Amino acid sequence: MTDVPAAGGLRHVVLVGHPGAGTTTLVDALVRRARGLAAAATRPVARAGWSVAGSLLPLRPPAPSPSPSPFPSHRPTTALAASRLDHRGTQVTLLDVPSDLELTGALAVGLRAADAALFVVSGIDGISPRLVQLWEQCESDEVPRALVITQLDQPRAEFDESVALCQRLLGEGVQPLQVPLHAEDDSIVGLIDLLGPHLHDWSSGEPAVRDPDLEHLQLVEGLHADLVEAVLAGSEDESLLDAYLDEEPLEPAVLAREFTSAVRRGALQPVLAVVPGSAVGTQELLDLLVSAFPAPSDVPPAVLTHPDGSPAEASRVDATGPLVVELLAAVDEGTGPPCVAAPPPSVAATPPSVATAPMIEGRPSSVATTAPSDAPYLVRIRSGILRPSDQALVTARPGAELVAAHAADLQLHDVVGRAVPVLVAGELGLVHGLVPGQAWRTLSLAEEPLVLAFPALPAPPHPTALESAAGPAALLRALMPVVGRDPTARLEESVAGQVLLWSLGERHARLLLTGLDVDVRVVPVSTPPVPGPDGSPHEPYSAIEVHVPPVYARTVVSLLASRRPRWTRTEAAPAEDLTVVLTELPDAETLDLSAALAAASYGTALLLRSPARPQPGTP
Ligand SMILES: Nc1nc2c(ncn2[C@@H]2O[C@H](COP(=O)(O)OP(=O)(O)OP(=O)(O)O)[C@@H](O)[C@H]2O)c(=O)[nH]1
Ligand SMILES: [Mg+2]
Repeated sequence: MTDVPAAGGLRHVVLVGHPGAGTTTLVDALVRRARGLAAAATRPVARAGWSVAGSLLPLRPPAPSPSPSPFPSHRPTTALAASRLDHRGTQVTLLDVPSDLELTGALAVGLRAADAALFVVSGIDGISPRLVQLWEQCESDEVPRALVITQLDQPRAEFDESVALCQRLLGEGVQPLQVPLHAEDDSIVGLIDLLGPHLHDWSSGEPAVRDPDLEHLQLVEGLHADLVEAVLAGSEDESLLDAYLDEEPLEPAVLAREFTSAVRRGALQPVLAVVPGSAVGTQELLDLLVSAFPAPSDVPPAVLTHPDGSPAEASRVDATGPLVVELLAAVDEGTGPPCVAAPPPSVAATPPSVATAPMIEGRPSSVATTAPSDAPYLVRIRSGILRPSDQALVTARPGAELVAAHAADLQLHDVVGRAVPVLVAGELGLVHGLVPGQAWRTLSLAEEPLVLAFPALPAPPHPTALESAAGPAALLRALMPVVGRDPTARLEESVAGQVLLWSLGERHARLLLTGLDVDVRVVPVSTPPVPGPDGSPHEPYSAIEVHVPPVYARTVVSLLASRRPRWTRTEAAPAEDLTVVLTELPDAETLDLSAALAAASYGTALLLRSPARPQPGTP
């Protein structure tokens, strides 16, 4: 049998934040803490050596900073990365995703892989509209959440103000779980846990937990009461809140149980403080992840159908159930052991800025691309046990024939690349030996084929026209595996005969093209006239749909008005709190539209496009 823990001993957590909030630094600090390594932000640890969805760049530790600050300079995350740690007998997988708006493919994979989300908020920069939008998405998907305020060692950072901002923008479920305590030099040397309340004194470098002094109790009395009321407000046992308000004593174990239940229901989102440079708060955050966040077996079962589209019994996280494996993404890079403080690979610096750089220049020479047939898949075992000996694996989608999924003998690895004998329900892992470029996303046994239900992904809106001296066929061959790995990219041969790479934006396209083994040039997208119904040439138009929070709708309408629209109108999206702006624009006016919309709406706009009728139309 296997030494992997049952699904109850696992946690899969995705970390999200706005660019530079400190997400990657926080992951490193948590891994250090769990491994008993000294807190120091100068060299990161424990990144799995693979990446998914739109990036061929190996994960690189940041270069040591020349400045006296213990924090290295910012290297934006460009690919999903997994770190694994053990805490109190529980295996925790932390999924760090890019905050770049154009790399939402990796974000989507991270969200599918995780059972809970940690929102990382910088104590100085606050919250971006995009993060609010992501929060709302997690809320409607009922994903349990917590928040961590970072950068608290910076002079302008204020924990209380950050919490108040989060409460204002993200809702009343946001409640501080801690209050940081400052030393005379203003550094954070402890935390008051508001649930106890208990004092966590970090002045020795390790958390010493004790009862708070009277002075501390007075300081947090009101906050403690607010937290307890928020915990008990949604409790199934209504008598608990009444008893508390009548000042009857509340058992700490009951309060802890109700707290966990409120977090798992998504009714309460605790806010914690972490100072990665000194490790303050890391132990407390790890405790929260294992005690209050759900195990894979605690979340609602995945919706399943038979290949003919008829409903099947929902997929419970059960090793004895039918085999259901979700193919989350094909990954590149080898699956060697996690690169613990590995020396940085010698790759080129961060890609040059979008505005000035031609997209292909600066291609790192030492990037190793994996041959597509070797590319492992990042998988999530929804039910059953995946064994290397499973020979009759198929992928299926409703209404289509089953497709054999084996390319070679299966090799199974855990999420950080260590070989494992089997992968069990609830686990994330890497699988070698499956058919490459697999677009259908459920793997099951031929004798019992099943299909997972997925939300549809919007089509990528940004076209990049490409040419290669090797010719269009070689170019398409080189691009196909890259695009096959990334659900947010698409390839097309246009009516003008151009190879078009559709992506989420220019930076995304540049990442997709990095490391190709054919030469490739970006050329202007050609939008030749198309024949109309009467046979005469017409300028090609696209039907555009922009989904945006109402507050940005007017800005979006005026941006579209400057692009020769045939017409424009707005309507409310009934199910969500969004405005839909509809228009038809000449194709030539849409080439940089995704970037312009992202800038005008702080990244909150979702752009959908499809070819419009050749004749001018009316709404
Ligand atoms: N002073 C201070 N600097 C920090 C802290 N956390 C992160 N930093 C620095 O802030 C910058 C951004 O940190 P990252 O961890 O890379 O931020 P990120 O959120 O992963 O950024 P993206 O990958 O672009 O989303 C780096 O220079 C870090 O060294 C902190 O708590 N205090
Ligand atoms: Mg990062």
